[in-house]
Amino acid sequence: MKRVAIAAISLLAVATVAQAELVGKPIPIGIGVAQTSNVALLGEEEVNGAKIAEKYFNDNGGINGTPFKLIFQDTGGDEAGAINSFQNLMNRDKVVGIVGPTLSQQAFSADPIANRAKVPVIGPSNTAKGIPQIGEYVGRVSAPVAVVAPNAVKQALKEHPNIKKVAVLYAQNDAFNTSESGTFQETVKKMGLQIATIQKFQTTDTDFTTQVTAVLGANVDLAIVSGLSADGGNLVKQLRQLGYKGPIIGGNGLNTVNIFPVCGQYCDGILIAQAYSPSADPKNAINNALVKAYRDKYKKDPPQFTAQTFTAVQVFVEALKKVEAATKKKITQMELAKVREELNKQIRVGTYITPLGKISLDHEGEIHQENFYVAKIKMNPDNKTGKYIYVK
Ligand code: 1QQ
Repeated sequence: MKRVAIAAISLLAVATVAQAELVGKPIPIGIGVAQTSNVALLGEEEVNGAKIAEKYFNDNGGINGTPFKLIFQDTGGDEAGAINSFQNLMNRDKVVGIVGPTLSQQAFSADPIANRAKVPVIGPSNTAKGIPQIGEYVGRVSAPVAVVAPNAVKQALKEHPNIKKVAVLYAQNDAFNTSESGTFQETVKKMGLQIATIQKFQTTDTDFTTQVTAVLGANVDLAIVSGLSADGGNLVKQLRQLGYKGPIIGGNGLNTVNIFPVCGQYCDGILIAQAYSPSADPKNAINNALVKAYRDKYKKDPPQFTAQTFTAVQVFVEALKKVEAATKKKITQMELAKVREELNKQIRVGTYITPLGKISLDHEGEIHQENFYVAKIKMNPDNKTGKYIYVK
């Protein structure tokens, strides 16, 4: 009798504790991206997008009147850092969901842990093949390389119809770069071009003499580089310094103004496919809000990683509102585990009008997006600053 009573009381206590997890404070959403290491060259633009989204959506009523708060946990650049960040966000900060990590390489280690804990994850910049298939709780707003990367090859051919021989270079220790290079190689072959040489490197490399020598020896008309920002930028620089004169396509890992100090004047002309254009649709109110906020703060247009991270936060905000509508309860009155479960369902329902245009996430968590672009880097005469000019 007594035992039953104690059990009942402790059950009650558990329920109360569980409910108290979200009571009386802003709804916590985790942001686990790279704020340190070389990968912060990419992650910095994600932090900026998240912060703009936090202010914008809270100024516009938060989650049906309840504010939300972003909790930032640096992942650094490797798998262990991403796992640590995710664990802190899930277990200590008790977030309802996580935007992150920066790299696919990190996602393949950290996302399965969130998936097992039934915490929804939205990848802001994980573009490798296989990310949504990690599990039921993993989605992304970053279109896969298979969809994005071919656009750059098409643009290069449009600008240089005589391209025949191609050099493909990629960082073989990184999951995204391996995946992206696979897409580039398939695209090149499908377009009837010849892959004259395939050169591999490591994201930690700084000297690319061997690879550049092979590219020059193969006498190619196009070089395609899949690396992260520091190694990729250095590789481009050394290609030019050692005399390669043809067009260069950079992959998504070079898709940041933070490569400008790395390759300097030699960044000029790199073509990079884009899943975002700041000026795609002048009637897109939410994009206009992002562009305005970003311009006010940074005096330039927002880059792709900023727009994608803004979008990831937006998906969480709109899906949380849908959870309240579907359950007829306030998020703050629900158990955390229940919120996470319902949130994951609602993320995959309906469409979102975002800075990337109209998007949806299918049952697997894969993004469906309508428009893609290509930009070309134009360096300023100071050879340190420059910009992305949209050519398609
Ligand atoms: C990935 C990527 C990175 C280059 C984004 C920062 O696309 O790892 O999937």
